[in-house]
Parts: sequence; structure tokens; C-alpha cells
Amino acid sequence: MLAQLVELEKAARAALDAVADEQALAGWYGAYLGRKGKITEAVKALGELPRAERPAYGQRVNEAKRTLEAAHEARRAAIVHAAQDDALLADRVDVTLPGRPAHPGRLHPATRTQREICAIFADMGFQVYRSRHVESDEFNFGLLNMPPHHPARDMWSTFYTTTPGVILRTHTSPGQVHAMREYCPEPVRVVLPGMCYRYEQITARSEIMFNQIEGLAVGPGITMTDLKGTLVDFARRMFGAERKIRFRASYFPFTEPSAEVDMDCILCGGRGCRVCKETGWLEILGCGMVHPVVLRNGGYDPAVYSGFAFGMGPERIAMLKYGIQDIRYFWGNDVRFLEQFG
Ligand code: 2NL
Repeated sequence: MLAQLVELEKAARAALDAVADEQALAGWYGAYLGRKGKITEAVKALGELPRAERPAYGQRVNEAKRTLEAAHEARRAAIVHAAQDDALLADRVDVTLPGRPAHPGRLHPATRTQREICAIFADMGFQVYRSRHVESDEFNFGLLNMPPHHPARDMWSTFYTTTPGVILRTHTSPGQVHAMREYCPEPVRVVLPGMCYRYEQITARSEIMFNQIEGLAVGPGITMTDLKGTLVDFARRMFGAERKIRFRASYFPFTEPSAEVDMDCILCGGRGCRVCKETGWLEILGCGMVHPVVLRNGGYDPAVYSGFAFGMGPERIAMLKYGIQDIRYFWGNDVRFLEQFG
């Protein structure tokens, strides 16, 4: 019996040495140490031995069981470690590789240009004023000297909401009325940047949403000379110290007199080229002296106060400055376009 036990233990050890993974290990355990395993059976056989042989056999079989259990545990730990080592080798990370550069975002060219324009006017003492995009008919038209059915309303095609009298602003001018009412009777100097909305055909030159920046200065004794000086300074700070501007008579319902402002072409300097369509001039904005009716609607007495106002499109300004051919690029969301700025 003892000789058999020694052979069994040897065989069990040899089999355990051949075990390479957890599945085979579980099979080995069942075969030797499980409920019907050979060592378990050998322990049970103790009861069938003559009484005299029991102590020696019992001691030997328990010892075999203990050592095999310890060997099993050691083998199990070795297999688990080997599996972990394999996984680590397979998943190897080279921590010395240079990192992938993070792709930093940047400001949209319209936002950049808008901020650039605001900064120039801020230097001249204009504060930035922001106002709501959803407006009443009254503020968008009525208070700007366009009562219902005024023909000048045809200059703006409007997005209406389902609430009567509530519309998307077609220009930033209603915000100027808010600013005047907030500051009157104090003099006011503000620039008002922001999105405007017009229900129009989208083309290379016009979009249904676009930014506008308007400026407004109201005080006692403000003249058209102040307007011209302010705008020539703006053109030179934005487009270069040699710039010239000219005024052409125009019409806006909220200014009188009104004018369009052209700047000598930044590409040809006025000689005539493809950019200025051989005219030598580029239109940059519209302006005028605030209409007395609008001054009064803003809370100022037109007998005492006067003011100038102007409005421009930052996208248009950016198109001139960077030679962009089509306004639809601005909201087309093509990163190949956006990446070129900033
Ligand atoms: C343009 C022309 C302009 C104004 C905007 C204005 C506002 C008030 C009173 C008087 Cl509250 N005027 N704004 C005046 C003249 C022209 O914009 O072509 N913008 C893109």
C-alpha cells in the first residue's frame, strides 16, 4: 500500500508539472484531490487497512495530500503570473514615444474680425453693448422711423415667429434704441456686435444669418465731421495707415443724411483690379446722422442732441481683408476653411 501511495504521489507530481493553464489545472485537481480524486480515494482506503498499518499509512497519505495541495497552490500562482506577464507583453506601451499633439481650437474668423473691430472702436471710447436677437416689430422697425406699411420696410425680409409682433432682428439697430433709452440723457458711445437674420436667398454675397456691428455716438453738438474722422481712423487701423475713404450719398430710414463709405482698394491701392471690379474702391459700411425721430425715440431732445451711426458686416470686412470669395464659407462648417485663420 505504501509503495502504491509513493507511486501515486510521483505520478500526481509529474502530471502537475505538465499542467500549463488554469483549465488543465482544474482537471488535475479533479483527478487527484477532488471528491472522487485518486488521493481522496487513497485517504478513504485507510479504513480498509488492518489496524496495525493504519498509523503509518495515515500519516503518509495525509502528508501526500498536504504536499500536493501546496504544490497545486504554487502551480496555480505560477500560471496566473504567467498569464499576467503574457497580457502585459501583448499590451506593451512604449512610454518613451513622443505624445500626439493636442489639436487646439481657435476662434471663428467672423468672431475674430468682430473682436478686432470692437477693439478698434473701444480704443476710441466706444463701449461694447450686447442686445437680444429676438425683438419686437416696434424695436426692429417702428422706433427706427419705419411705422407699419412704411415702404422702407421692404429693405429687410424678416423671419417671423408664431407670436404676432415677435421677430428675429434684421439688424442690430433695435439694440441701439435699447442703449439710448438706458443711457439718456447722458451722451452715449456704443458699438453693438451680433447676429442678425434675414429671410433671403442665400448667395455668394448674402446669407440668412450674418453678424453686424453698428456704432452709435449721441451727445450735444456731434457733427458729420466727427463721423468722418471716426471712420477714416477705423479704416486705417483695420486695413493700413495709408487708407483713404469717400462718402457717397445713400438712404437709410433711421439716418439723415445717409451715406455709403468706400475705401481705396487694398489690393491695387485705387488703380483698379479684379477685387474692386476696376473701380479702385471697396464698399465697407453704411452710415449717417441719426434721424431726429430716432433720437427722440431713444429719449433725446433733437434740438439739443445730435448723433452719428454706422453699420457694417464683419463677414464682409473679413472677406475684403482675407480675399474670401464666398460668404457661405462662414457657416459652412468646413474646417479646411476655418483652419486658415488664427
Ligand atoms: C449698413 C448700414 C447702418 C445705422 C446702420 C443706426 C441706428 C440707429 C440710428 C441710426 Cl439706432 N442709425 N444705424 C445707420 C446707418 C447705416 O448700417 O449697411 N450696415 C451693414
